[in-house]
Amino acid sequence: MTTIPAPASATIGDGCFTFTDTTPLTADPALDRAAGWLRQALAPATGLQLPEGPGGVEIRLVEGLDPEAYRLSATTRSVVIEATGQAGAFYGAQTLRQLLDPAAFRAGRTADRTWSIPEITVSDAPAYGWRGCLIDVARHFLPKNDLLRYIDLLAAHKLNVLHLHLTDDQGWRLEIRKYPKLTKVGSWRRESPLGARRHRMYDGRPHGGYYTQDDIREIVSYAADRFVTVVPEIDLPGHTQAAIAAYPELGNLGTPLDVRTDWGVGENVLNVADETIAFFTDVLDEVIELFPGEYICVGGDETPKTQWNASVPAKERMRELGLRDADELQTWLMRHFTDYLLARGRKPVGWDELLEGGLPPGVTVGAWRGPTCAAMAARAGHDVVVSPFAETYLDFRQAEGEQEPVPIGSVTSLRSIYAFDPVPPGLAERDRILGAQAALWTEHIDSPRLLDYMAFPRLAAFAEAMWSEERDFDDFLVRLAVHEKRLDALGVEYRPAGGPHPW
Ligand code: TNX
Repeated sequence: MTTIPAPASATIGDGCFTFTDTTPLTADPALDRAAGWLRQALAPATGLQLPEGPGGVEIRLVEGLDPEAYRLSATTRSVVIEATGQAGAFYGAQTLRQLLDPAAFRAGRTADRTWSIPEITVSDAPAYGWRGCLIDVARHFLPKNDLLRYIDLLAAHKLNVLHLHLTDDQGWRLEIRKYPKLTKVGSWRRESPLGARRHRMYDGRPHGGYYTQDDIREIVSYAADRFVTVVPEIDLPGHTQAAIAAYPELGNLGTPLDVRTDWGVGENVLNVADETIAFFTDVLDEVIELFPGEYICVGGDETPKTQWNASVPAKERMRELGLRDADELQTWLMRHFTDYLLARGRKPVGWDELLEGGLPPGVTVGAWRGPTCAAMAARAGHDVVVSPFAETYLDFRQAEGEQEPVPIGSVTSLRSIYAFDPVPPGLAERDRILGAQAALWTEHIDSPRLLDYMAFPRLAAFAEAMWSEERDFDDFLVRLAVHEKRLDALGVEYRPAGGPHPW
């Protein structure tokens, strides 16, 4: 079989199950969401209506499977998907779609054809519970419809977390009712004084955009319908120049700043005043209201301490609290936000730099700097989601070559991301590793087209690394040849196996 990710086990027979215009579909009421999705996913390309009724495709409730596990069996006469939870049934339905001809992935009908799937028995469950992808919509805004399309793409690969990096130096992309200037001012940046051209350190063009709260509600519910949880990120206390541009009283300098127009780690960080803490507590109140998922990320990465070390109020804070250094000041500041989230029943996520000033309790760590940080966090008793830059950053190029996009970081090849293992070598506390995320940082990804090119096919390889216990790269490549036809049908502009696009 040619599905991606590969199932835990599958046996194929010689016959096939052929769909007709009258093939019925029935689902246990407890698993109705998979049935609804399957009907609307298949109808446009295949014309199949799958009317309600027994004797065709059945989505059956069984006891004792994990929530995301399923079994699928197709004979010449029937197709049965068994699951204990809605998510498992949904993944069974996703597998069923991949068993059809790739033309089933089109958005509309092309030719008349017979739709069939092979006789098959599949038993399947994921290796990791957190199978995520970060999309940085702050450096370059991703319009809502493009983001919805990505949610479908994540779900088609059985990925279940979308980490939305909503704020950064170069843009604030989330409407906050109480502080309208965050988007009015903070979501737009001017042409860089350095010039409007693509460059390693800047992208001079004016740029902007943001999601309204209604957009967010739509995105969150669209994702939930596809068993994708949206984890919002409000990056604090660094990566905040766009917020400071909107409300200069949040910064340390007392002078107005522009939304940033170049890349790299910025010096401008939040001040540690009570008013600033109150401001972001209000922001988190609206974030909590908009995002029903358990996890909310409050950042904590790449916070230069220069401004705090030079600031009288920051030094006074450290003295008054008996803190040794500015790293501990950052932990003190972040603890307000992480404790606030915990008190409201949410799980705060923070990047692994927080280890430097002592991790606030109850924080799930986003380990991006590598397995050593992941292991330290796990040994300190924290849950960890890993996304090591050298292995899972999809803004890094997939090969050397002049036609590849701006060469930042190192090469992350299809082969290397396929071999990725989230658990740091020798770690006893394996259970602390919830899973992993691939990351699409977008300093140099300025269009949905380029996002496709950077994401695929590596995201398909990453998805298999997250889902499938047993992996075989050569076998993956054989299946990828078919999967590319699915991506073609969906209109995904992946990087072709033969080399880069000429544009
Ligand atoms: C590091 S990973 C960052 C991002 C950049 C990325 C570029 C992390 C927490 N911070 O701000 O976009 O590298 O690869």
